[in-house]
Amino acid sequence: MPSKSRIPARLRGIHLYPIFAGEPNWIQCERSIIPEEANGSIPVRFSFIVPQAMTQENTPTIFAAEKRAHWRALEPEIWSIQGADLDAVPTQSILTTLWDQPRWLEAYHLYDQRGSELFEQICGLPEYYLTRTENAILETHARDIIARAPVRCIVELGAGYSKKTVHLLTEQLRQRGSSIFAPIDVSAAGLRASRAAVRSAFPEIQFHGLHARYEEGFSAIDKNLPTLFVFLGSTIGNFNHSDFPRFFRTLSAAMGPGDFLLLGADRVKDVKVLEDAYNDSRGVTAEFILNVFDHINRLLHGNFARDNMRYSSRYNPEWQRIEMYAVARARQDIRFADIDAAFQWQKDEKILVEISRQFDPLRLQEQLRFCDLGAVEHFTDPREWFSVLLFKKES
Ligand code: AVI
Repeated sequence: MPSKSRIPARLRGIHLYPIFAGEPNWIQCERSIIPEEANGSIPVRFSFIVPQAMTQENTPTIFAAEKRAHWRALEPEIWSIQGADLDAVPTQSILTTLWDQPRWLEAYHLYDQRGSELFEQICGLPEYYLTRTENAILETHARDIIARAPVRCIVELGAGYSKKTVHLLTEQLRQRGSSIFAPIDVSAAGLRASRAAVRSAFPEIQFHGLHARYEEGFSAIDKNLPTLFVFLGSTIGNFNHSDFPRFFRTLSAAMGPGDFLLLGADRVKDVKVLEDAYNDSRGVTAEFILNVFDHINRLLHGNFARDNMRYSSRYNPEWQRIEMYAVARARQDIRFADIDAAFQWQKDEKILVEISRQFDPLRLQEQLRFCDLGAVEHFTDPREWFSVLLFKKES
């Protein structure tokens, strides 16, 4: 919604949301008349339709002025880029990396509906210490984090409206009285869940979900809006060595002077702890990793046979990362029905589906200095298994 003062007086108190079913230039408005206004009668809610031109101001103030025109309301409080096709890129990504030597996949393909559910299960596994540990750090230090980052807006990369984000939002409201919360995610379902949770737990918070890839989302945020960007869960560990510096350079360039970044990062530790975290006794991680082939089969009409593959993971000490593979049990001729593309997946050949890197927090702080991100504070747990790092954009 636009800021109150920018709404024409006769539209205040009215909810505006575009209708796209065949009528892209019209906005549906809703208005509830409270009893006093209605002379003591019962509240009345009615809706009416106005031309879009009446609401040039209907994109929220979180967007940079030059980006506003590109965003449209997908549904109430959820925004997407006009004409963006979030499905086009996955196909190209899958095909190019599967033909690489050795074959590999980008980790974001793991998150179809089933993959997201499996990841939720992983977060609760006894071996998967990451979520619990990061949550405990945030619970303990949220007050300090928010005090050090005097912002009006929290942008979260990933829609995970988790217990972890709650600690930050609670403190933000306690210390500032109001806030904007803008999660960025390619999953509309994830954003809806986030919206529902924020609405019920924090009605005072202005919610704007951005249905977009991370870089499209954070690059659209107004640099004049004091913002804390939050990237938790050690998702940076899933970036390879070329994506990693590119990501931080782009993020830093999108941040305004005085903006902050809160980063969750897993740490280098005992190999057994790491290997157990990524090869749990219930086999949920194996299912999560191999499920990507069901997703690819659906996207590209492929014929990967799940009973012809097994999961294998290992810690690579040189690269300080866990590597998660699918291994062919027997040779398989892989075909994609819609495109003229096929390859032989040889017996015992591995496809690298995901990496999870572990970090040295001091090295990470030093590295990000070269992206104009200055270290503000480092929070960790008593075992020093996980780090939450606060950075400030330096101009
Ligand atoms: C989302 N990401 C940070 C998780 C991780 O730990 O790398 C995904 C995951 N893969 C296997 N288990 C969890």
